[in-house]
Amino acid sequence: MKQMDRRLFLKEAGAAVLGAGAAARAAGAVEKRPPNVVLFLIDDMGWRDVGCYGSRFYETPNIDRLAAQGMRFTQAYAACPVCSPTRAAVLTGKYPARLHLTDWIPGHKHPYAKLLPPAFNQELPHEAVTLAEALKPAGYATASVGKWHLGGPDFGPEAQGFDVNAGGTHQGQPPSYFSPYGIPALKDGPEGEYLTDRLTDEAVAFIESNRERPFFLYFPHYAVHTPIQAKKDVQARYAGRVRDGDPQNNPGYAAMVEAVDQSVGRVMDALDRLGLAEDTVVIFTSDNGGLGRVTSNAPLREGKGTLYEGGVREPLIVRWPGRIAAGSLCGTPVCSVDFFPTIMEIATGPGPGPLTDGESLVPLLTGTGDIAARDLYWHYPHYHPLGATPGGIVRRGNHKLIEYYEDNRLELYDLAADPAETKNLAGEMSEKAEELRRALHGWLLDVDAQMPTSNPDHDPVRAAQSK
Ligand SMILES: [Ca+2]
Repeated sequence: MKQMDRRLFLKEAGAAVLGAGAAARAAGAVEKRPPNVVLFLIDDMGWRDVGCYGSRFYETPNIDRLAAQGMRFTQAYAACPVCSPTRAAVLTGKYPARLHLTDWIPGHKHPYAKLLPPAFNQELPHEAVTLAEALKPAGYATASVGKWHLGGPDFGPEAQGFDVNAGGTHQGQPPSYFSPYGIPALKDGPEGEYLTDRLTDEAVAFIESNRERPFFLYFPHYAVHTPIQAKKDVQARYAGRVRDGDPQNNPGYAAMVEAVDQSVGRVMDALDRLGLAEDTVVIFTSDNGGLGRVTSNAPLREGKGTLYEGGVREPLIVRWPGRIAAGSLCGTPVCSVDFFPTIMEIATGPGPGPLTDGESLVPLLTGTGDIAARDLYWHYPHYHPLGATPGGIVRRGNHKLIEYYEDNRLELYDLAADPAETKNLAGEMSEKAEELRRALHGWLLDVDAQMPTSNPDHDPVRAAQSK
């Protein structure tokens, strides 16, 4: 379909959904301002950390309501099993491997490991085009509220197109969730003020002051990353509800999840109060899997800092009233790199934007089509204390191949039959494994991925001690 035809098609499809009364409004949408976009990026929230994703311990009525009003993705992925690279992918639409930003900043040191990880970018390069910069020509006001973790003062949100930066620094976690926070980019509040609430105040203030123009609110909460610091009364309530046999049983973490849920509720309320809900796309997702020692991603295997599904599978909910069918589900695998082209299409219509590694999800969201079959890739040439050794992943259809670079060993899983990755099929399906290995190697060359090298100081005993 040609671009203009497609634009008309989408407009008519939208009008059909909205009905006759709203059709006139949709027809006038070309002159109207483009939709606002609110992107919640929760830190370290696992795939099952939300009620509507199956948690029986955490209570998330507002996030569940967002899902009931929008679309919930069951196979959404973070581009990396740790923080900074996924953030870079969300903001640029490019794979971390292509950006040469493949580990959390600054990264771990493993001086005696078998491989030497490559030196990777310690900030998002200025020349990277972020969503904030790309939305500027369309008249968007832009804010980053919360954790940045993509470089220090000269590489902060203000250097990447954001008009407002509330709380974004080089820091990967807050020194304290209670004021005084110790976050240079956030003025302390009254003693004891809670960070998740305060950031929500900042977000709502930004929405209020930009109600007359299109806005992009990038809302990367510091929560639910460690330190586990919660409001004592909420934590006490969850302490009384821990059930035998439920691997999700940390009351402090539960209270932190609840604070995030209330943040989502307060933003939804503000959009309603200001009459903006119909004109605002709300996206809710996370940057990597849940941290194994404070939550559980079961039935998925492992968690943050590993190459298994628990490390990269994320909640993803998108609400767009009148365009996304309420309560819809989508099982298509999607990735952090897709947000950039999706948000650009929402803001400026279909058409060639900056080149990305992602696909616009608008056809999936609006039910007007599918996206082309494609592989998804990951490249993590690093060691992580939570389990990962240098490796790469390709997902093609329901098959997922992991190659570990230390010894080139392969693991192949059929995620449809075995979502918990219990049965390695690399031996019995060796042709499939080789096909996917070739695809992974081709992609690594294509994106000019930085590879680890052999370590002349490798010492297995000392490597094991320094884990
Ligand atoms: Ca994270």
